[in-house]
Amino acid sequence: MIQRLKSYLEQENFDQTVIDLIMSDFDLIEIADDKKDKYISYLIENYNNMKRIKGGDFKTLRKLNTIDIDPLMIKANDQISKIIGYMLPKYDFSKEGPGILGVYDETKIDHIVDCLNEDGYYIYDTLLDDQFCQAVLDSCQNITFNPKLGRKKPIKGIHLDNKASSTYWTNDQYEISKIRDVQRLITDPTILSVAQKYIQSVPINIQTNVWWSVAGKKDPTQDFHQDCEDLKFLKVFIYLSDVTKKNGPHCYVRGSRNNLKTPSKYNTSNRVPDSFIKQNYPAEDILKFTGKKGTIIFENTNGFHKGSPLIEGHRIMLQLEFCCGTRGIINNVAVKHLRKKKVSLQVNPEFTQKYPLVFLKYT
Ligand SMILES: O=C(O)CCC(=O)C(=O)O
Ligand SMILES: [Fe+2]
Repeated sequence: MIQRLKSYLEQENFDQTVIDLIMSDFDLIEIADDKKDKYISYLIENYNNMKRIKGGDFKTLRKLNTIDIDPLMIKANDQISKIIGYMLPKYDFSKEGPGILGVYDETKIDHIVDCLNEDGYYIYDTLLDDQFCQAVLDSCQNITFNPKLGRKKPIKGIHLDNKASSTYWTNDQYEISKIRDVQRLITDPTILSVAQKYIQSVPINIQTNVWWSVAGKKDPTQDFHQDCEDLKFLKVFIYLSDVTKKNGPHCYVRGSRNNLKTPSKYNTSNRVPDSFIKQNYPAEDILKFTGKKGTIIFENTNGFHKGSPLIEGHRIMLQLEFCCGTRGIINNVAVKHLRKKKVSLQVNPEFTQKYPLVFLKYT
């Protein structure tokens, strides 16, 4: 059994040091003996499938995810993320000075990652200050936002009295990601090290967006669903306005990634009705995150989550997402990029040149 894994890794031309690391992970992983063979099959099959992924091939990704509702599959995908981490040098944040989230604190970071692994989310203990939120909001006035639903016109800036669509975001995420304060946040040592430790490989920023919502027609993200952007990924939500029960609190089902219950004929990313979630998860695990402006939520949105439809008022939210870069790695983009060490996102080179892989998407 174990020989099958070893032969596969050798045939794939992994470096011997990486093979040794993978084999020692296998020795340590807690899986019943009679399940180990299946786990190896998932590892090999998913790694092979992953090589086929190009660009935005979500169909293959969906196949790789958790459709089987099988915890072994999740373990295998997590391990693939870790294997990618063995192939790319990780960033060392330990000598970084204080970032926008405060002083880098290894113990705190370990605690956040433990919570993410166990519960699937963590609410950071301090708020981002008003100055940060205001700077991002000010920059948004020059950005064109697109309605998430329907054929309504794009609109420049945030207009909370506009009721044409209940939710807007921007199609051009580069515009958000190049805001200086947003880059400062993306490269904050606490945020990046949480992402790197959780994903177990260099965190690649694949999404940076601002959403603003008002009451109106329900957006598909306002029904429970799982995201499947990569084999392993992490979202960070930052409220840029106060969020109460009435203006669209983000919801999460605690522990759902490790204890997935799904309707029959389910595909990852299908929408799941509230009634199903209520029947299948204890009420105390169905969480609504109200919070002040500046609230930071770390979350694995491969667990069940949604935005609540707004009853009144508005909600503005900044979203960051980091992933293990499966698609980039397989096309060797990351590796080539690392050699070139050049980034075209030159607006604030003190951030982008320090962490070129984080900004890989924009290069
Ligand atoms: O609006 C929300 O709170 C949910 C957003 C969401 O589904 C996502 O970012 O993946
Ligand atoms: Fe989502």
